[in-house]
Amino acid sequence: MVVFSCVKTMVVLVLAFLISVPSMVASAVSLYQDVDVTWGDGRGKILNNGQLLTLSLDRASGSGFQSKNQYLYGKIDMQIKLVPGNSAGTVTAFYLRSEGSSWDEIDFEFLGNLSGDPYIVHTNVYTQGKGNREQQFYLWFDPTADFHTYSFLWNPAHVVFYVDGRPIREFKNLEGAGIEYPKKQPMRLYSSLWNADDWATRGGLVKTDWSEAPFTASFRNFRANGCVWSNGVSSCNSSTSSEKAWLYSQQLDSTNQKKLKWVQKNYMIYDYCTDLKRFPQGLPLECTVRTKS
Ligand SMILES: *[C@@H]1O[C@H](CO)[C@@H](O)[C@H](O)[C@H]1NC(C)=O
Ligand SMILES: CC(=O)N[C@H]1CO[C@H](CO)[C@@H](O)[C@@H]1O
Repeated sequence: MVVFSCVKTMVVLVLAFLISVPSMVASAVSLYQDVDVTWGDGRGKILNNGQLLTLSLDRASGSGFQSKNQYLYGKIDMQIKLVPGNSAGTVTAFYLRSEGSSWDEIDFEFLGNLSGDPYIVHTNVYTQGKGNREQQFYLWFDPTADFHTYSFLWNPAHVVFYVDGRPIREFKNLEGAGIEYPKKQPMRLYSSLWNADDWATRGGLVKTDWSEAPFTASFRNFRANGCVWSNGVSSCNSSTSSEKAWLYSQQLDSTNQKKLKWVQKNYMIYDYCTDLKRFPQGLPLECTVRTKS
């Protein structure tokens, strides 16, 4: 009797596993479910049954896609393989943005380069339509050779930019010190590939070589663990807190603080917070609060 019920339990467990796994995998990878290609007249394509998305750029146009959902907070990951070879003049953007004229925005922009020369990862944070918070980095790998994961963590306490799970930048909520923080406006994820050869590569010195077109960037494994915003209501109101650990993280733990410092020390090439020439009247407030802490 005991043996029989054990076997029965096992059969039930195995069946439950077999039934749940395929549907979990399918929902994690179908880009059809999560994003829409919104511009580029056929230059943006969802391929392989929803597992891959490519954006391309030629002399006539770039292309782009956006998430179906809007989020008010989220942990969003995407694997991206950037334009290979001579990508000078091209920009692949991957960002969260709200609507209207005093929008909030959290940006990754990947600035292309000549073959063998390093991409720049350009980051920015806008609050109420105002940015001017650029930090730029080189990467510690070739971002065109393979897919790498680029992520945003956005919660009430901080915004963190990650590359392959390694934090590269943190923007803290310092509302207490009078600094605006993005927390009232839901944002959508956008991505695009476009020509910016007036500024992208060596400040605009190197132009796009159109004989190399079309340029193509690839995307896969979009994962949005977010509070979906719909008709003024956040989905986080209805789910349990244990599923949303990212929503409650207050700060980077010491391991991640070390990782962040390593990137900033070895790979950061521009930080608005140290650009005294640009801000002769004094650095932005968040920069001075940050150095005091
Ligand atoms: C391109 O390569 C040059 C030379 O190594 C470098 O100065 C520059 O920062 C690189 N990246 C971009 C986007 O200009
Ligand atoms: C936990 C949580 O997100 N609660 C929110 C539920 O919705 C109301 C009204 O939209 C918010 O005020 C709560 O903060």
